[in-house]
Amino acid sequence: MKIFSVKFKKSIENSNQFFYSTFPEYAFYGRSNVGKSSLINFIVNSKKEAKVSSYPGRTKFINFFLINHKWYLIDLPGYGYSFQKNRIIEKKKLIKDYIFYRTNLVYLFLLIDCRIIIQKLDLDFIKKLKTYKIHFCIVFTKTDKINSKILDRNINYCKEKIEKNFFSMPKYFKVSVKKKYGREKLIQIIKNLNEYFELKKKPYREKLIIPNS
Ligand SMILES: Nc1nc2c(ncn2[C@@H]2O[C@H](COP(=O)(O)OP(=O)(O)O)[C@@H](O)[C@H]2O)c(=O)[nH]1
Ligand SMILES: [Mg+2]
Repeated sequence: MKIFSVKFKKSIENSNQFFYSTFPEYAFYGRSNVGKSSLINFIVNSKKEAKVSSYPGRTKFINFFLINHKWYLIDLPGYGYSFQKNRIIEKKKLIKDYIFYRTNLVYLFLLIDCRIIIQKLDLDFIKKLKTYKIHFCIVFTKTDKINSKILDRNINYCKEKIEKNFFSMPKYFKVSVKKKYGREKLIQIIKNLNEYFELKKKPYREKLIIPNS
């Protein structure tokens, strides 16, 4: 699949700003600094679309990028680093409203830094994804930073932790933006899902009611 058009559509700061759309959305989530914005840049082949920062917590809003006039890539703020104290609850709600209740979201790429062994925060989040039946895969980022032996060891550890805690290991991928590795497989997932929804003409997800809290 060739990406011929990338348009920054909107940055959303609170849940009232979500807009109606009939296009599927693919979101990138994980700890701050894990490489979400870099990976989006890599996928769209652009240096500047999703602002990349060398320090954590920069993406404070949910950014929507319209690709090929037909689907969206979503850059989410990371977890693990706090926003300004008085805004934490607000931001958490925004992310929760998006991931768990936005019906356009068809697939989530959960990014884990391959050097950092999977943490409780990641596991708690995976558990929630399962509860809400969100389709997702794990993307191990920055694989250029360690050798393949340590990489395999870390991935195995992650697999064991997930299996011990709940279910089977989801589909996973290894990427390195620096080495330009792993892009095609991610694009393929998106391509397959786009085709599936085009053929089936089905709604992306069942509508869930957003509770007040
Ligand atoms: N070596 C290496 N550095 C990376 C890679 N991906 C991201 N980074 C760096 O990690 C830092 C955080 O990246 P960013 O995309 O802003 O992370 P975000 O907070 O998750 O959006 C930046 O300094 C990136 O240059 C990678 O594949 N390899
Ligand atoms: Mg970012």
